[in-house]
Amino acid sequence: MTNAADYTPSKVWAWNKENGGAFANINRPIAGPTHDKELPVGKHPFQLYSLGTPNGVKVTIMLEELLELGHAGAEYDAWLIRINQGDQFGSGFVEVNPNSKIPALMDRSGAQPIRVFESGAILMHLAEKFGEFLPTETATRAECLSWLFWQMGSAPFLGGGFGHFFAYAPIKIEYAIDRYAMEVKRQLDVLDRRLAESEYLGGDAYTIADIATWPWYGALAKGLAYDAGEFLQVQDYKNVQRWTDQIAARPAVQRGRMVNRVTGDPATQLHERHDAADFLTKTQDKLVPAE
Ligand SMILES: N[C@@H](CCC(=O)N[C@@H](CS)C(=O)NCC(=O)O)C(=O)O
Repeated sequence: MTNAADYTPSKVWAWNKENGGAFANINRPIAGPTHDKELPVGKHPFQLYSLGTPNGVKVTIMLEELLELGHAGAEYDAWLIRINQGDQFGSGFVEVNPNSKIPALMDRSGAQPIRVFESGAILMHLAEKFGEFLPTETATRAECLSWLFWQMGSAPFLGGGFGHFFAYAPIKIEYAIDRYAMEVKRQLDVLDRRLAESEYLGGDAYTIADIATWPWYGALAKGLAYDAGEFLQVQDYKNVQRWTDQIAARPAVQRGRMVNRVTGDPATQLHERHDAADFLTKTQDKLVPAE
C-alpha cells in the first residue's frame, strides 16, 4: 500500500485483496452469494438474521419493546450472522437481503413470508404492523420519519467515515480523520439542539427514530464507539447525554442490546434468542462452562 501523500489513483481501479484494512477479508467489489447455505427457521412469526452491531441492535430493541407492550405476535428467533466469517454471503442470507448486510428479517406471520432488509425499513414494517412507535398524526409522523431517515443517512459518515479512518484503517490519514470528525461533531450538535427542545427525537413520545439513533449516537456519547469519547469531547453534548441515559434505562433496550452480541462481558452476550427465558439461562457466562 502506498502512503497517503504518495498515492495517485491509477486510470482503472483494481481490487487489491490485501489492502490491510480491518475488513479486507470480507470486502468485495461484487454482490451475490459466495457459497450455498440455507438459513435456519425457528418457531416464531419473525426470523431475524443479525449481529449485535448498532444496526442489528435497532431491530432487537424494537422487537423487545413490542413484547414489553404485550404484543405476543412479535415473538422472534434471532439467529447469529457472523459477518467477519462471511455468513452474509451465504445463498440463503442473500435471498433475504441482496445487499449482504445485517440485519435481515423474514416476517412469517402471514400466509406468505415477507423479506425485509435495511434496518429503517424493518423498523417501519414492525411499527406499522403493530401500530406502535410511529405516530399516525400527520405532523408528528413526518417529524418521526424525518429523524429516522436522518439517522439512516448520517450514521454511514459516523461508522464508514469517522470510525473507519479513526480506528480501523491501516494508516492514520489526518485529512480523512479531520473531515469526518468535523462531520460527526456537527451531527452530535444537530442531535443536541433537537434534544434541547424535545424530549425525544420525534417529539414527546419515544419512537422508531430514537430506536434507530440510540445504538449509534448513544454508544458514541458514552465513549463506547471507536474509543473516541475524549477525541470528540462527547461529554459536552449534554442533551444527547440525557437522552442516552433515559433510553438506556428501558428494560427492552437492556434486553435488545444483548441479542446476537458477541463481544464484551459474557453475561451480556446472548448469541441467539429463541425464547424470552433465554436472557436468564443462555447468556455466554452460563453456557460456556457447560460447553
Ligand atoms: N443501511 C444498512 C446498513 C447495514 C450494515 O452496514 N450492516 C453491517 C454491520 S453493522 C454489515 O452487515 N456488514 C457486513 C458487510 O459489509 O459485509 C442498515 O441500516 O440495515
